[in-house]
Amino acid sequence: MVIRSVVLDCVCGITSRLPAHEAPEFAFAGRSNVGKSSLVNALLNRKAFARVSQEPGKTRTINYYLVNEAFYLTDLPGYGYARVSAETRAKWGAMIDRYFRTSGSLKAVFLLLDMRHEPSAEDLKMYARIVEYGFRPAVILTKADKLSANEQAKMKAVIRRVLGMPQDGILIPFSSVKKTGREEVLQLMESFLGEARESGDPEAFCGPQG
Ligand SMILES: Nc1nc2c(ncn2[C@@H]2O[C@H](COP(=O)(O)OP(=O)(O)OP(=O)(O)O)[C@@H](O)[C@H]2O)c(=O)[nH]1
Ligand SMILES: [Mg+2]
Repeated sequence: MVIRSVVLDCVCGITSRLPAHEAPEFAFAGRSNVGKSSLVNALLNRKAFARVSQEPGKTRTINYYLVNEAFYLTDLPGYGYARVSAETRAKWGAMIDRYFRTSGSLKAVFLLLDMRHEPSAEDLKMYARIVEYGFRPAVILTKADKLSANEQAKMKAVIRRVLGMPQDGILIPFSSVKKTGREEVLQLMESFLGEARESGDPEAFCGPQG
């Protein structure tokens, strides 16, 4: 897939109305600091389009990136960040739930997990939520550059088992640094787009909830 254009089209906070448009969307969920914004940049071949930080809790809104005027990537706030108040975390959780529940054009949810670690209780909860809302989570294992090929093979098997993923469940090692897995993720999105309806109104509304 050739990335011809990218626009940050809409930024939605906890009190925002989520945009109503028909262009297909792909969401990226995962704990804070796992590398969601870095992955969005790597996919789009942009250095710092989505804001990245070593400090967890950087992305606090649902950011809609309109790509090729045809589809959206949505960068979600991360969960599991202790320095954000429990109240705020609950509101982000509710916002993400509302998004999964109401977005008619969400084609796939990618769950990002740090390849170096076993999934946490919160990761398992997010995986279950994605399934509950009717999506088949495609799991992206981030920071693959930090592991050897042997360690990667081992962690792939561990993570598949801990999540209880079916054997044909999609698991893609990814590195934003080395761009490993980029083509695979883009191809997967392309296959979903092939199934998408032709129509698509890229006009998005993102005003206050009313
Ligand atoms: N080595 C390596 N570091 C990465 C990779 N992806 C992300 N990082 C680093 O991990 C940190 C967090 O990355 P972000 O992309 O901001 O993470 P996020 O999931 O968007 O975090 P929140 O917005 O807080 O939810 C940054 O220091 C990145 O440089 C990767 O593939 N390899
Ligand atoms: Mg982020």
